[in-house]
Amino acid sequence: HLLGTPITLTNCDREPIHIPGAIQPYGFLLCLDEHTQRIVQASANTETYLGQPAESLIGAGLDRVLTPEQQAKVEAVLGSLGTAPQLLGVQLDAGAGRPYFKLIMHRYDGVLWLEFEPVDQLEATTPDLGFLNQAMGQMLAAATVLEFCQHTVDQVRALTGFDRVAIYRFAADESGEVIAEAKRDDLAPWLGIHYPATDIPQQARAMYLKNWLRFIPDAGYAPVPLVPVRNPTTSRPPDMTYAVLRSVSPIHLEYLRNMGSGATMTISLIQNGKLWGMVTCHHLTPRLVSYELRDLCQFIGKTFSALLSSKELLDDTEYQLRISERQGQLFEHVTVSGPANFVDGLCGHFPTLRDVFDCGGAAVCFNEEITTVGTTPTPAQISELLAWLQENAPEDVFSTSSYAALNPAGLEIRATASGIIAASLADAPGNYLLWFRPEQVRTVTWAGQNEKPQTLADGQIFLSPRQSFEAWKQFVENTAAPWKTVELEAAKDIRLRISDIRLKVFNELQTQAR
Ligand code: BLA
Repeated sequence: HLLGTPITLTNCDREPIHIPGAIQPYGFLLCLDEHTQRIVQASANTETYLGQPAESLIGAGLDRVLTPEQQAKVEAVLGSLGTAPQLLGVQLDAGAGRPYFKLIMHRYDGVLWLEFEPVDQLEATTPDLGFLNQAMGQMLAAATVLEFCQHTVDQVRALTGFDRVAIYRFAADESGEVIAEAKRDDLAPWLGIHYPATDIPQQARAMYLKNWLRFIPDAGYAPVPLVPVRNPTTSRPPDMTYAVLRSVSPIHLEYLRNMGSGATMTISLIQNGKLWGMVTCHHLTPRLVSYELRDLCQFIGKTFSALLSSKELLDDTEYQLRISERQGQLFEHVTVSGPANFVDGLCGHFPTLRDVFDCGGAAVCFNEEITTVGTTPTPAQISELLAWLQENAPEDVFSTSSYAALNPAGLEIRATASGIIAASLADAPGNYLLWFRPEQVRTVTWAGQNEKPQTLADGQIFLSPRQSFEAWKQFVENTAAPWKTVELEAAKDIRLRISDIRLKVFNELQTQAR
């Protein structure tokens, strides 16, 4: 291997996947020196496609493979070429009787890259504009992020016919979750499944930021080396960051095989220069998708990326409105109950304290009495929590998404209370409003049954989605979904309101006493 050391789970990020020195064999590659415009490297499979062995092409000019007319067309764009690909349909004197190719050209790393993909005909086979127009209309109209994602996977599946198309969204810790899916009815769902950050290593993520689409039409392929493997100018394999035929990491191929995937296509979803998620397409068997169709899928990915923030804003606004509305109703209950019965006002009627924002349960701890709603720790456990809070959480509103990480005793209540918001009531120490969120792992179930876990020969690397899910579980043990700013704001508001009411009661009592 190029690195000299085997790749394992711990050094995945160091695999030099941009310089594999090989391609996927669904096409062939010629690398021209950008100055001399002579062929300096060719993929070892040119004989199959051209009837000319790679060795025989080294040092030759384009006239060896192209007619004068086609050569003129290619040369006309070579001068202005950058990393953005230029597409040309060409007809070659072919070896295996397949004369038509899509020629995809770009310039990078001192090399003019000419990648040839065989096609049945030179005319583009793209869907009509009507489809696109309708698809864009649906994406624009989507009222929530989830609806937006669902339209997107439906459209990509309709366009490409992959067995499964999913949207995989990254969390702040770079793990990810399948949040939308369109699939063949007989396949087990992946919706809701989480994977750890290590499933897509850093350097791969960086590459998917530069490239909107990654295509692996046959996960069972045998890589085809470049001849020679090293570029004579740089003495290393050329940088294939922008090459569509770039050979895939053997580790990832193993992962795909374990997943039962015969072909994949991945579209990047990018927000503010960061990878927000990916549309991942899988097929049980190998599947070729034309360059034009892949271009169209990129277009959908870019459109998604451009609209995404506006959809997130819709979601946030909607949630904020719901919180405000519920909060208003809650305060009404409290007013109706009267200050002396504020606990009943908070817990007795819908919406209760628990219903204002997303959480598992809530509790009001007042004058040594604990009143709970929803799923919470037991009163005895809550008492212990209160003691800890008084010692360790001086702030008015304390929050955590992993109580057990702060206090080992929290392990006991992690099922119901990995996440905690504690708002202290001003009038007496030990009085709190509490909100609880369950451990995240418990809110997620594994649905896939079709993978047979396997290990690589050295027995160290575990590569299958099922095992990934287990790994993800370990990463997020004792952790709840993080609290959102709007939720913490609501907790602060409610605390102020209740403290205010308590203060009034206190003043009344004082007055009566006088
Ligand atoms: C690449 N890993 C990828 C890609 C995806 C995933 C989408 C992009 C390439 C592609 O289109 O297939 C992972 N695919 C997923 C996940 C889902 C999915 C999570 O459909 C869930 C629905 N992978 C590992 C480990 C390593 C690893 C442990 O699991 C490293 C040791 C490596 N993954 C790895 C590498 C790539 C990759 C190196 C880059 C492949 C390339 O572009 O050459």
